[in-house]
Amino acid sequence: MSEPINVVVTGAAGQIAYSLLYQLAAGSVFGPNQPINLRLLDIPVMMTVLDGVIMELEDLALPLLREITPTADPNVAFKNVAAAFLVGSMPRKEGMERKDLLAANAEIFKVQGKALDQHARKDVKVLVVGNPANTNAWICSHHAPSIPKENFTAMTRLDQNRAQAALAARLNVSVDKVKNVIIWGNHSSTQYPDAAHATVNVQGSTKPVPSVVNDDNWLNITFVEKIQKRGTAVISARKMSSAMSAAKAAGDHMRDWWIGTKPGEWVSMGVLSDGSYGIPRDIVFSFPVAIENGQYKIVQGLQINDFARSKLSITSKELEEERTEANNVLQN
Ligand code: NAX
Repeated sequence: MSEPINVVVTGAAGQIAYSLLYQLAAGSVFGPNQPINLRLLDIPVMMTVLDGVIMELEDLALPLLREITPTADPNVAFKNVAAAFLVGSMPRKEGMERKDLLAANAEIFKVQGKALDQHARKDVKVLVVGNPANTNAWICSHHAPSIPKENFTAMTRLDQNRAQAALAARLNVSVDKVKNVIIWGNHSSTQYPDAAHATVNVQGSTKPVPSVVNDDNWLNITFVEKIQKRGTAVISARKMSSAMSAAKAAGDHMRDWWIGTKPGEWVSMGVLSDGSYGIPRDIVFSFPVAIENGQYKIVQGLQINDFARSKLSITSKELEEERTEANNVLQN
């Protein structure tokens, strides 16, 4: 059994954290031999709610879960953390614009970036879930200059999981038979869910998804729009944003980053653009990545046709605009 690692979850009294904390305590993210100390950060008014969450965590009676520290102080929460789930933020409500969200959240991620800079391990793996996730990750990393920029990532794994599930349903196979679907760009309605490089295993043989679906109109329009609008569809039905599936995706993202991806397989993560595929640098853009020894690499050499190129430029433009807005908010 290894020494415990410190793991922080922000927004710990919220609905995504409620599902995420169980996965962390049960060992589904960092593995069955990795004990954890949980640091739970929320705002002062939520501390009594957090007390209830802690009682439930204790009552899980799970041996990997060691210390639990509730706090409203980022300087306590981020002390020596090896992994950070930045979930806490103001969630999007029905009818709310992303711009309003960005202004409300820029300040939170600036404060947390500074606290990470001062207190976290320099190899901390940071996953930003709170929206606008890509730009929040960018803000956070800019306020944590002592931590490598590649340690800051944004979650598009929920979009990937949605896309994988939608393709599996269309092809009438179980989800594990579909691999390598890609989410490019922003975790927003401009994201480009791309099945062009995805494969499906049908009766033991691996085939390209486009040739099996054999319907470009469905793949380029129906499928893309369904995934782009899935978050909104969940909000209209549930009157709250996705939580169970978001928590599962956050666990998937961190587990793959921690443990690695299988040879020949990739997953999508929002990472700082290095200019791959002609995407502008210095935005947090979702790319396909392969992971080994805790380090991800952007998968290179995928063919990008004109249709895909036009989608990539829409979503990268939005991220450049968000970066400009974030700069404006932070300078005022
Ligand atoms: P909740 O409102 O249930 O919980 C948010 C929690 O964050 C609350 O307990 C709140 O008090 C806390 N909080 C607010 N400011 C804080 C601060 N400065 N420090 C620490 N905690 C703070 O929202 P929930 O449904 O859990 O969603 C959390 C975030 O995830 C939202 O921004 C939401 O938009 C985002 N999502 C991101 C997704 C993604 O794929 N990247 C998908 C799901 C979700 O929409």
